[in-house]
Amino acid sequence: MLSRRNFLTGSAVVLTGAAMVSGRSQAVAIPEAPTTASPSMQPPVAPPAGQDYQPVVTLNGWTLPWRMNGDWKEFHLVAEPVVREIAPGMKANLWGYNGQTPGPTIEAVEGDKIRVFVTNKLPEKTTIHWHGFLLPNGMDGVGGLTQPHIPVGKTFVYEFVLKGSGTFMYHPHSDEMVQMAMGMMGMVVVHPKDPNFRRVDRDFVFVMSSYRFDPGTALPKVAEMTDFNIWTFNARVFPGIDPLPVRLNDRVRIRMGNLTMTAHPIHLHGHHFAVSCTDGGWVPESAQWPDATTDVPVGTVRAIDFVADAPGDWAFHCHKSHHTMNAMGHDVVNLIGVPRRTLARAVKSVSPDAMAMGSDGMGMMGEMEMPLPDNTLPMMTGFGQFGPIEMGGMFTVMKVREGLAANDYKDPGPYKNPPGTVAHEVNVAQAGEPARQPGAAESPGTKMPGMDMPGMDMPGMKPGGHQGHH
Ligand SMILES: [Cu+2]
Repeated sequence: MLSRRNFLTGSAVVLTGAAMVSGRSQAVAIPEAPTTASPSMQPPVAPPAGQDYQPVVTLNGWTLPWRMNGDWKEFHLVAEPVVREIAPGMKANLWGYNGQTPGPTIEAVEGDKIRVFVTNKLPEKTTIHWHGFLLPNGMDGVGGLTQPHIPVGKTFVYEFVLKGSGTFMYHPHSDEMVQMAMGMMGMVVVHPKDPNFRRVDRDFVFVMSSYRFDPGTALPKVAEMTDFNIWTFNARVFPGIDPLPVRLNDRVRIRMGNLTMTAHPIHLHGHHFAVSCTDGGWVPESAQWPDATTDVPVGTVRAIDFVADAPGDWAFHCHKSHHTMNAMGHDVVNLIGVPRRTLARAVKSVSPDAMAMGSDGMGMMGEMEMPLPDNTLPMMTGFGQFGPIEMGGMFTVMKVREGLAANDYKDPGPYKNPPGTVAHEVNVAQAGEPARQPGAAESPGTKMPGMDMPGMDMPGMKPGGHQGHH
């Protein structure tokens, strides 16, 4: 019961006796199903005696403890309704496993025999599909095709030997659209048998999910196909996503699964990486190339490896800019360049209490954090040491620092940039006005076709449209 002892040292974790989930008579046959109420990163679970690997940490998540039963590693997942804090200020009624969504990360070693008990406490049937695994057909978890669906209140068991190492996912193949839209998913990390094979010092994992919440509601629309408005790393959005604390010169791996309905080009600042692993296994080194952004398509896993050799606070985010925003109206009109006075007059005529904004871009929204409906997050939010960060959704920060202890994942706070290494204002009065080509300083105004409000000159925009000269 090594894993349980390690687990008990973790914080904010509550163990639930097996008797509570399956009845006392089954307590020996079925392992306990631990549960957690915390949406914060839990400490990694050290490998058991006789196995050697660098354990993963799950952003805003945890690793599922197991027990040994003979030479089988036994896990117990309970599919059930959960309340998930998406970020401080917003809680969602979702479905998940063992008290949270996504479910806990399952961690094991190539060659392990694993046995996963699955108890269904949802209001409808379910299954678990083991995404990316090479396994016997009857363990693949496709309801109706490879097994009967798991009825409400029943416990099924999956048993298979882990053939290869890598990064995989689990999710239902039973009322799949609804159950995945409700948050039923998790990650599986299988370490190589050879502990030195592509070993890293820090190993992070998370799964991406998306939701459509109408403002002020706590239940996502499960039939949404395209218009999602909450884009998450492990069912969290910025500023609720854990940072990635990394020791300077650590070898780092970040494993990312995508169970949303669109691809996510994930970008890391200040470093170059290579995709080392997919849900199809390890990418041979001869087939890797350096990159700073990698697309993670729908229903896939990408793991990136790199050496964190640049100290600092480095943004790590999806490069679709709508995915680094929280809930917002998607029919917002672009008002950039519309004089605020004109705009205010027009807005006042239809809505006396409304605020006219947007004529200088939307950056001001990041500072203002205006009152919102209950249980909704600001579209752009979060503050750094230099001001508003104006992000949301799929955005967090990798914090590379000298001298962190191994397995120390506490937030080290903002980076102290060495003096003289931060972008700063230039004293133009002393330096002299910079030369520009004639006429550039007062760019000619442009009337946009179809917008004939008075006073619509658009300073700062290039000549173009019907007045343009080429
Ligand atoms: Cu994205």
